[in-house]
Amino acid sequence: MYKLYTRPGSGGFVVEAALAMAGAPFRQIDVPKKDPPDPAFLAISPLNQVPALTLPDGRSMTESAAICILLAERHPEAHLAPQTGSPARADFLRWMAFMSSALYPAILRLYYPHRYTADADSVQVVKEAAIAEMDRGFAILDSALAGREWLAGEELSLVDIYLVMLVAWHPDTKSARVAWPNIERLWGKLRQHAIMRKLNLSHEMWPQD
Ligand SMILES: N[C@@H](CCC(=O)N[C@@H](CS)C(=O)NCC(=O)O)C(=O)O
Repeated sequence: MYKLYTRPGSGGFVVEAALAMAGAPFRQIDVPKKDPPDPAFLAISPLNQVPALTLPDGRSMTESAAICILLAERHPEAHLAPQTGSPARADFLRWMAFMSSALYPAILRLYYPHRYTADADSVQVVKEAAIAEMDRGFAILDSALAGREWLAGEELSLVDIYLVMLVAWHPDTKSARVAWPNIERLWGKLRQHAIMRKLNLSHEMWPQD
């Protein structure tokens, strides 16, 4: 059985969605924010970050995008991603990598600004720059969604859920919903999706309609 290390409102959201969509049984372990971190958890996740996933064979992995790609590979019947070799696969991999390597780190700069400057007086500036960088990333994704229902191919995939998770962390979601209408259209659909609605009860990523 899988073991998912997570906490409400975290990047564990998309992994939990993947496991639920795949109907894969898993044990959920909530990792509270602790200082100093729990050494047993550090052995699994050296940066003390969630999500982390222990596979049924006992190996553990971190990195939300890698976990999503692996789960999609292991559960092809659940259609979590376009199949390897299909034309939509390039978009899927591109946007998964873009979000985990460009957008998620910008969000971390907003919520953990002290890590990105040695000057306590610069924290506010780091936050402002982080929001500007997030906005640049969301604008790119909004354009990628123009005239399309989903980011990759013709059906919902984990890359769409990943995007909605990230935009829900925007500090001004009211403005975000107006600024990026294509993302808002996608988000609107996912707000009605039965699995997302259920997950949102514990994660509280957005106000339930
Ligand atoms: N690169 C990691 C980032 C994970 C991450 O930053 N997780 C946040 C929660 S959303 C976390 O655990 N932060 C605690 C910390 O950085 O100390 C991934 O994509 O999974």
